[in-house]
Amino acid sequence: MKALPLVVAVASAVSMACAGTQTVENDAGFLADGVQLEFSQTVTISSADPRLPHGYPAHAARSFWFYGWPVAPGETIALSWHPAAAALIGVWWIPWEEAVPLPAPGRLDDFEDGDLRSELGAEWVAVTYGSDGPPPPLRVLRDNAGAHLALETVSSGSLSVALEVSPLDVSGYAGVYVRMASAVPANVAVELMARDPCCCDGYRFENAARPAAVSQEITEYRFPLDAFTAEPGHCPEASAPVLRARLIHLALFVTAAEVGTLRVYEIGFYAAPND
Ligand SMILES: [Ca+2]
Repeated sequence: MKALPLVVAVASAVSMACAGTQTVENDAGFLADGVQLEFSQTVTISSADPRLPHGYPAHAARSFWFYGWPVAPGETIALSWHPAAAALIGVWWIPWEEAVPLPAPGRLDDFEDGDLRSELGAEWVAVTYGSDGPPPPLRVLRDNAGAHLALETVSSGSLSVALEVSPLDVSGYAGVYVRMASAVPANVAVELMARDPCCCDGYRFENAARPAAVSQEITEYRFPLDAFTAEPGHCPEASAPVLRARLIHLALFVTAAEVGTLRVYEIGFYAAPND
């Protein structure tokens, strides 16, 4: 989940259409492309507005985030939930943000400052998929080759190390580089996500088609932006430039058959194939 700027708390004009269904007006005074909603009790969202179709979490909860297309001041969205007795008690509109160009040379982190905070300010976070238990802790260590992010691989499922950022314009760059080494055989793919106001499906995942088989020697692996494809069913291919214009998420997706340490020394964007 993206770390959100929860900006303005607004008690919205809410009108009852029928039980468990409401329209919610953007009365926040700014263009929004997301909204946080809080209910009086745990609910399941039964339908979301087509303009903010992506709801988190997907399971029953009291608080949800929805993202998608921009909603102008005065426009409304509609949604419905179960049980109908639950009341919508809080509405926080999330402003659409202008993308900021990634400054040269495009480095996101080299871990030399010893912490998990990237050069964009956001912190690296580990998440596991398909395996039980919490993700292993992320540590910044130092060896003869320099400072690095040390990550214990898991022997089942996969692991990702993610950075969630405010919309970032990386259109001046050709791809992602990762300088890394692994003590055990590991494959690393890069996952990118754009917050996409132009795409009919809002949020969009793009995954590198070819993961890198990481060597025990420190090696720089490159993932050209041209090689990323839209996740099937999520976005027309023609909108691929949006990925470069409004990047909000970058993750290393790690799969390994055994437990061992993956070391990431540097990660960033490179400008041209020969840089
Ligand atoms: Ca740092």
